Order: sequence, then structure tokens, then C-alpha cells
Amino acid sequence: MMTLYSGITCPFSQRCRIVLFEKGMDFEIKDVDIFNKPEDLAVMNPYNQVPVLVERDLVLHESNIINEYIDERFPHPQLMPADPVQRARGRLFLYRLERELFTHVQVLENAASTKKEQERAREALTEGLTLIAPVFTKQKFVLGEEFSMIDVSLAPLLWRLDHYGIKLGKSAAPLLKYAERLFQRDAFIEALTPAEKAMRR
Ligand SMILES: N[C@@H](CCC(=O)N[C@@H](CS)C(=O)NCC(=O)O)C(=O)O
Repeated sequence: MMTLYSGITCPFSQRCRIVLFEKGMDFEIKDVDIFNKPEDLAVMNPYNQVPVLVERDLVLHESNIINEYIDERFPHPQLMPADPVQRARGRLFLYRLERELFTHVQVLENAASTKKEQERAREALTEGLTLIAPVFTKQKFVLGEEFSMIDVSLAPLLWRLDHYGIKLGKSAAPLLKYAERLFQRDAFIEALTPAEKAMRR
């Protein structure tokens, strides 16, 4: 059985919880308090961060790498596109999400960030999200009409917009509609921790 070490408010851990629930197989989630980390976390992950996935002698860290492994190990429903060209495009999207959006999420999640750094991160996220919003006037999900791993990776940020103090303008309405579609999925709802539920009323 797979065990996921997961932070109860960690957006990266939330990605892995969503995938585990989408797959509907047996797994165990161990909640980690990131302000009081268990000693063995640093043994499992050299960066001493959650999420970490353990399955027998396999120990993985990095949310997107964990998720691709779960997707290949339990192929139904498949979350990375089956076609190699689309799959490559999907990986590029995942890379760009990290580089252009989630680097700023890291700043907002880091208790040591200054107010100025946080403000800059909010501005960059507002700009980045507003830029991708028009995509959702034409299609239901990031890659087209099918829900995929890229939607999984983006969802935890969209869930936290109010929590992070990010207010998007009218032109981002298609993105917010898309977000509601993600939030209604059974696996998304099941994967929420009580602390995450409290982020949105
Ligand atoms: N790139 C990593 C980021 C993981 C991450 O930033 N985890 C945070 C919690 S959201 C953490 O464990 N922070 C504790 C620390 O860095 O000391 C991933 O995608 O899994």
C-alpha cells in the first residue's frame, strides 16, 4: 500500500491527495505538521519537505513526480495524456506552472517571506492567472475537454486565492468558472483536509 506524508495546508501535498482519490485505490495519508517535522522526513526527502510517497522500498518526493508515478502505477483513470505528443505538452505545462506560478506560491507559503516579497508574489500570481484566463472561454480544462494532471497541479492555487489575498479582475471570470468545475469533483472534495476546507467558506 502507498503511504503519503502530507501537509494539512500544503498545496503540493494537496495535489498528491487529489490524484490518490481520483484513482480510488487503497492508500494511507499521514498528516505532517511542517512546523514540527518528524525526524525521518529528512531521511526520506533531502529537502526535508512534504509531500513524500512511500511504497515498499520506493521513496519519492516532489509532487509532480509522485503524481506521475501514481498515474503510471494505477492507469485508470489516466491523468497524463496517452498520446506522446500531448504527454510532452502536458509535461511542458507542468514545468511552466512551477516556474511561472508556483515559485510565487512558495513565497506565500514560506513564513520567513517579507511583506514586500509576499506583495510581489501576489502581483505576479494575479498577472499570471489573468493571462491564462481566456483559455477557459474555449475549453473546459487546461489541455482541452478532458480533466488531466495539469488541472490537478493548478487546483490547489485556485482554491487558495482568497486565503492568499488575491483578487482577480473581471477578465479572469472564465478562470474562476473553471475553478468551480474543479472544486465540484468528488476526488477534489474528498482530498480536502479540514484546514483546507476552512480556507473557503
Ligand atoms: N517542489 C516541492 C515543494 C514542496 C514544499 O514546498 N513543501 C512545503 C510545504 S507546502 C514544505 O514541506 N515546507 C517545509 C520546509 O520547507 O521546511 C513539491 O512540489 O513537492
